[in-house]
Amino acid sequence: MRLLVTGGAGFIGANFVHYTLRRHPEHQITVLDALTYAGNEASLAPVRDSIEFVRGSVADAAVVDELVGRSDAVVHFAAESHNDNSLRDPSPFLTTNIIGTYTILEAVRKHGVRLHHISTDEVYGDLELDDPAKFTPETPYNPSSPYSSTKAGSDLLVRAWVRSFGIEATISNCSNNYGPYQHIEKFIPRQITNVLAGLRPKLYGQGENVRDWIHVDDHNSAVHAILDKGRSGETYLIGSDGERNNREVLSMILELLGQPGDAFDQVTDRAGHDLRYAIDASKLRDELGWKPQFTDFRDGLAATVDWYRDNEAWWGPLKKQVEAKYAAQGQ
Ligand code: NAD
Ligand code: TDX
Repeated sequence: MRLLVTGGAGFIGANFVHYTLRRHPEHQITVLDALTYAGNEASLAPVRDSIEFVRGSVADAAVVDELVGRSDAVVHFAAESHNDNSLRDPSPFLTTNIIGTYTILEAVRKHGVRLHHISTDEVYGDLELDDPAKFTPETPYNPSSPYSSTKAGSDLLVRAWVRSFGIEATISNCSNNYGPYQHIEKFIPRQITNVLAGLRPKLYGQGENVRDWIHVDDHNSAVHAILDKGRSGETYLIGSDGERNNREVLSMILELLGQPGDAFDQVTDRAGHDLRYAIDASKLRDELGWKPQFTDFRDGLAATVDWYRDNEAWWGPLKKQVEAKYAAQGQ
């Protein structure tokens, strides 16, 4: 199969390329990535000779048309992905997440190519801490931030193109990922690299917000299950029962790095901060037979800590700039 992977130099996309080449070496992969601040070619260095890499934007219709025209399927990861950035400047979120997805849709429609669209659980808004409910494919969309609203918009475009034009497409909405190659602006790698760089970790507000953590390889094995067995027009929720609040996750990171439990700062909370996400993945498990492999969060986190410890050359050059951006807003 000739796979076009958009956003393949980002966190989940790069892990998807590595995972795919390990498990399905027969696939031919082309990565389309604009190499924004979030993209890093070094994340693909170990497989550079086994893939085709094209630097370009998913919002560029000519590039997208040419690449989609010679693919069997598109896995669309490319996005502006960070909530805090979307609060500072929503504009690239509109261009990439909305116009970029529209551009991909027009190309798959023209060439009759299958699409898998990668999305987030944040399209559903948030849950109360004491609510027994989890998100299901029937939960109404209720996004909170410029990031999540543009992801919600992109999902709705995909659904409309399936219904109106009969394109073959599936959607997945996954919870918070962790693992290697994640940009150090995000919570877990920011705190790990703060400790490694001699800085104090930064917790937003009281740290009671709950995220449903999943290892990135479990996300990607689910994407493969959907590519293999998913039904066109369907939405699959991906999660591995990993609910933990930010305080608990930070405590684990501090412990794994041999720091005292109180060695962190509480900083200004995120505006409109979603309280809790939780995924009911029973459709994926029951219909497609998927199950996660990383069932012990502490083990997965320990491996992630080791990865950042061993790969300072990958994140070191970014650290000063990322922290300066946060410091400017008291975070
Ligand atoms: P990321 O920010 O690490 O990577 C995004 C990649 O897309 C980068 O390589 C960047 O250069 C590229 N990109 C950005 N704009 C582009 C454009 N216009 N054209 C081409 N490439 C462009 O993001 P991530 O965390 O790997 O997320 C990947 C996808 O998964 C996103 O669609 C995101 O919404 C979704 N998702 C992420 C998570 C998570 O926890 N990180 C959870 C659920 C869903
Ligand atoms: O320094 C920090 N301190 C802190 O307490 C940062 C960066 C974050 N946080 C909190 C905010 C959230 O409650 O940690 C939690 C996780 O924050 P992020 O890593 O920014 O992730 P989140 O906003 O939950 O969104 C992530 O999961 C869903 C991804 O970035 C999205 O792309 C994905 O859609």
